[in-house]
Amino acid sequence: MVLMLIVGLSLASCGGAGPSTAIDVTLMDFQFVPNEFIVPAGQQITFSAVNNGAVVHNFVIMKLGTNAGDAWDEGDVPNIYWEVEVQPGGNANTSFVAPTDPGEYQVVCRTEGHIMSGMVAKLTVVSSE
Ligand SMILES: [Cu+2]
Repeated sequence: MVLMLIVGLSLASCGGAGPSTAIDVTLMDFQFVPNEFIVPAGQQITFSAVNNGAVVHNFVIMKLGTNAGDAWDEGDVPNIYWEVEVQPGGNANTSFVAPTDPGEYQVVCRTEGHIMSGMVAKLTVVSSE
């Protein structure tokens, strides 16, 4: 009985392994915490970010099948699916519609040098059926 309660609590606190319609992320110098997100295809996703770093960070979702490589450049701009910029010490509370195509999408920070410093994450879009 106690064990079941503990398991239930730990599942609730980490959100479980399934898709969520909410992304809650902390932007640091230089990483996304957490760095893996699972969302249902085509649904409205509530996005909330806090920038705990000393410099501006971005949360940039790349289109399916594209990635920004080792460094951001202008050639990556057409491959942006959705992005938001967050000032140091600031936060963002917004939303976006998840891609309709299931798959793994790259997330990066486009501030110069940040991809190379480790600001890369993964957004997994799963069929919402
Ligand atoms: Cu950054």
